[in-house]
Amino acid sequence: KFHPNKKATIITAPFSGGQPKGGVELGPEYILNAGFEKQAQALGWETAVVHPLANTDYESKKTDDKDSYGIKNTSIVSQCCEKIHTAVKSALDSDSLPITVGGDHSIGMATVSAALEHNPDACVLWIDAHADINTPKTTDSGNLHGCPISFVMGIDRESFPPEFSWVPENLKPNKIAYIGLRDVDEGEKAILKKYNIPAFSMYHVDKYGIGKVVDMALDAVNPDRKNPIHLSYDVDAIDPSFVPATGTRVEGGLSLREGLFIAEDVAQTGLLASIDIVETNPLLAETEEHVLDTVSAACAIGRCALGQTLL
Ligand code: B3U
Ligand code: MN
Ligand code: MN
Repeated sequence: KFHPNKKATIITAPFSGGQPKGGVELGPEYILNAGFEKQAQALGWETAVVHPLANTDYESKKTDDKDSYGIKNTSIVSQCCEKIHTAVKSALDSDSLPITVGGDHSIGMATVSAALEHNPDACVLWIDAHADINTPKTTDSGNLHGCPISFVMGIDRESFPPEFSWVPENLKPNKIAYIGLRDVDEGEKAILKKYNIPAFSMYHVDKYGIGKVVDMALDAVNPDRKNPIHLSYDVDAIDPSFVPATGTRVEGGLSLREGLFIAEDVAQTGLLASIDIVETNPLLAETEEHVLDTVSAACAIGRCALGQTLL
């Protein structure tokens, strides 16, 4: 069992440079203001909150221009990710469970690589409507929140800008499984196929049910159920009817219960070692209720991962 001492470090990543929309940088503030730290404490966790991006000014440097590599905001995404990477590693080194709260999903390159540096046997569950495995070569949008996995896997390495040379290429294709996919680019589909990456789309959730899908995903990446799990949770995996305030809404997603079940079931394994909760964008809400629904869902994902049960 990982983290038997029930220590957790909430790492804020108020950053939006991995995608063009403003507001996702407010995610951590809203989630903390909703009482997430107290909720974790009520579940018996000793908590700390750290702000690795404090006193930085990356947001103001954001642009919508692609560089010569075909991607946007390379320098600020890289600098920001390096700081998050260091924070996640230092939490893990002090036996505290890092809960990185975003912010956009570009920080996945920081958190996943840190989890694997800490324990090379770690596996990743990537819960998302999107595969986030574009490379600078395959991306259409140039948005780096659609690319973090390719950097950590070293796919199309020759297309990487030098800014990302610090990123450890320590994720193997048989160590990540996806759940919730429903908006995957053609280039990404080719990568998933080429590397034989376990991917469970909404089709599989409908066909087998979420319980079986989580079992199948863990069978693929953690067959003996002995290795640590990094849970990277993009709230857009859950259907926009429950989680409307996010940057790239895609219809036909997980129900709120299916979404929470994933976190509950990972908690039940006792193997959860680190978690990301990303892409909450309060400014994209059309109503106050949208904000509340989305922020509540993000907090609930965190609580479920920390062991909250219904009974
Ligand atoms: N695959 C597209 C869209 C996308 C990825 N992640 C999100 N949207 N949230 C891209 O831009 O790479
Ligand atoms: Mn994502
Ligand atoms: Mn997504």
